[in-house]
Amino acid sequence: MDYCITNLTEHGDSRGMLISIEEGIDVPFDIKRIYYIYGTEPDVRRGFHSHKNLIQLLVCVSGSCKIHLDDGYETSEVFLDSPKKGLLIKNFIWREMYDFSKDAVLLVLASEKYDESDYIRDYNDFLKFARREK
Ligand code: T46
Repeated sequence: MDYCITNLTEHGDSRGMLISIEEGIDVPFDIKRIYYIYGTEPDVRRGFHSHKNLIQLLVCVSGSCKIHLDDGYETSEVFLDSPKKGLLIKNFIWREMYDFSKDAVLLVLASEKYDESDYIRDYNDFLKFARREK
């Protein structure tokens, strides 16, 4: 499946930790947009879509959450529980985010600006797109 988990380099000293993410080095795309998700209750599931072009790096910079991934053939669950762990999700991957801890902040670096027409929000449409792409 077109996703991967990357270990981000931590720069730590007696003052605490720092992680930097640079385009072309830590993410394989130009960063056009940054957003973050927080205040999601533990029993809430969100996402339920795929993207036609968008590539994103997800980092749970505080707390934890789980990501359900589906490429139309197989599914996978990823637990994001560290600011050092980055999840790179390519296009045509269905995603659902759930099990957010109370303190979860999910940071997302995106390869494109916000564009509602890039979303595939119907699961059956997603299956058609995903299987055509393979
Ligand atoms: C994704 C997952 C991981 C904007 O106005 N600009 C933005 O850049 C974004 C991302 C959203 N919005 C608006 C659109 C909705 O009215 O914010 C509202 C919530 O967005 P959405 O329901 O799409 O949020 P999620 O958590 O279901 O999905 C988001 C991203 O949209 C999506 O690309 O991959 O996080």
